[in-house]
Amino acid sequence: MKANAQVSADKIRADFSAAMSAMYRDEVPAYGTLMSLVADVNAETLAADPHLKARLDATDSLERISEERHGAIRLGTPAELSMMRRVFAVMGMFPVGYYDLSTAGVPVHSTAFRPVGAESLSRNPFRVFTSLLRLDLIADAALREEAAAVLAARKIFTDEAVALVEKAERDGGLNAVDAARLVAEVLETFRWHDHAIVSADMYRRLHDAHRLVADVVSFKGPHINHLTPRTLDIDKVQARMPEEGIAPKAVVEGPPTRKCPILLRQTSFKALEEAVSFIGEDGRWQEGSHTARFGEIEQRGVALTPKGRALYDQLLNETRARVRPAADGSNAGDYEAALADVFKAFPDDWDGIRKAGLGYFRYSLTEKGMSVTGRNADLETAIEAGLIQFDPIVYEDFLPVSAAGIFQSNLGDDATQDFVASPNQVVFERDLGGAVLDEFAHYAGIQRASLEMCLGIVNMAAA
Ligand code: OOG
Ligand code: NI
Repeated sequence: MKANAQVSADKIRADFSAAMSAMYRDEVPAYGTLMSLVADVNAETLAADPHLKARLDATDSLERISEERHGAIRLGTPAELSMMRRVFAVMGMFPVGYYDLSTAGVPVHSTAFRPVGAESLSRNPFRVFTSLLRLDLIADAALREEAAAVLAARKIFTDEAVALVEKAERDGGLNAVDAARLVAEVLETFRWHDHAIVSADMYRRLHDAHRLVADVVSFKGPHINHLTPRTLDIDKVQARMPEEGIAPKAVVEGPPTRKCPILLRQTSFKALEEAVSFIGEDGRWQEGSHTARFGEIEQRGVALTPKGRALYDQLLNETRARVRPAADGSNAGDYEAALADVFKAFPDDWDGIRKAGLGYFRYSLTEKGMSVTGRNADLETAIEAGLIQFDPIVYEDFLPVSAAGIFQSNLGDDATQDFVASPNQVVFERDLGGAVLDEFAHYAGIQRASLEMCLGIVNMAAA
């Protein structure tokens, strides 16, 4: 390789994700404990299910199964968000989806920066759920202004990180040396700072307005607040967390345990109280604490169509109307039972989900389909004749109600607060400096392309 050859964005992202993992395990030892629990449970699950092992072996790389799938940060200003977009673009991560969390009592709106396309996702799936603080939702005008002034004065990217991003934009990529420097420089943005940039008094006022406001405004940068490996058995990890000395949130977010998993199930351990020094009088530091950082796990299922998603939302609302999960876990069993019961209305076999138009699938030719001659078949006939097969397309995005549950359990369970729902994708995209990709259109496109390819070949043989 020539010394100056550019490295792929996928490689930069993989290196970045590995560097973040190492830094976070070092910063938050409980996260390291969670990682080993996840690795153990994944190994046990694979050992007990050779069929699953064979299937995953064919599609995923088994030795990387327990690696991080996502992380999350919270930004303070439009300028931070638009620069973050440019940083992530160099790593092959693009904004997908718009999430309004105001409805759920959290004053942010968000997107997920993620690799797009099957090949990039399989090279390295790392994504970052990225939220932008909405000071406009904070009632106290004086506090809003003070907070805005603190945010305007901070600088979350190193000069070198900015220079390297500009270079990558100019040259269409980076060579290996610059890519390694970029990873190291960007890591600085996500690092934890135990010295706040506000006084204890201001921290308390921000905290009283909303704990999330304090988390964003009080620090030098948007510390990574969690990382999330993939588990093959989320119920088991949830059940075993207490044995490892870590406290899980009350319930697993998302759909219930099913034969055919849909969307996304997530749970986390509660954020830890950490020592922080606030700016004190006469230049002395004042000791205090802050709660923000935690660990999460996820298990993903099939991506749902708008129709499937509407059914999911309806069933989730119905469940929560029956039993609202209490933060202390006291009615967790009732909630799980209600969830399982209500979700009986969602088909639980792949063909049922597909035929009802609830999920997205990738179609491919079977061996028989590849050798076919002289057929002219529509899709259903071709499937029945064993010419075309289908596999669920994995959901790679997030769920606003689940995200709110994760936020809330980690901001302290008393943090629920009502805001008037005010989604504002137009303003978000203006601040971001570009449009977010529509997740449904994206999955529909993958399905359509696979279908056209199959039917094209099957019917070409007939022509
Ligand atoms: C983000 C919470 C959302 C998820 O997995 O849904 C999230 C945050 O706490 O900043 O990461
Ligand atoms: Ni998360």
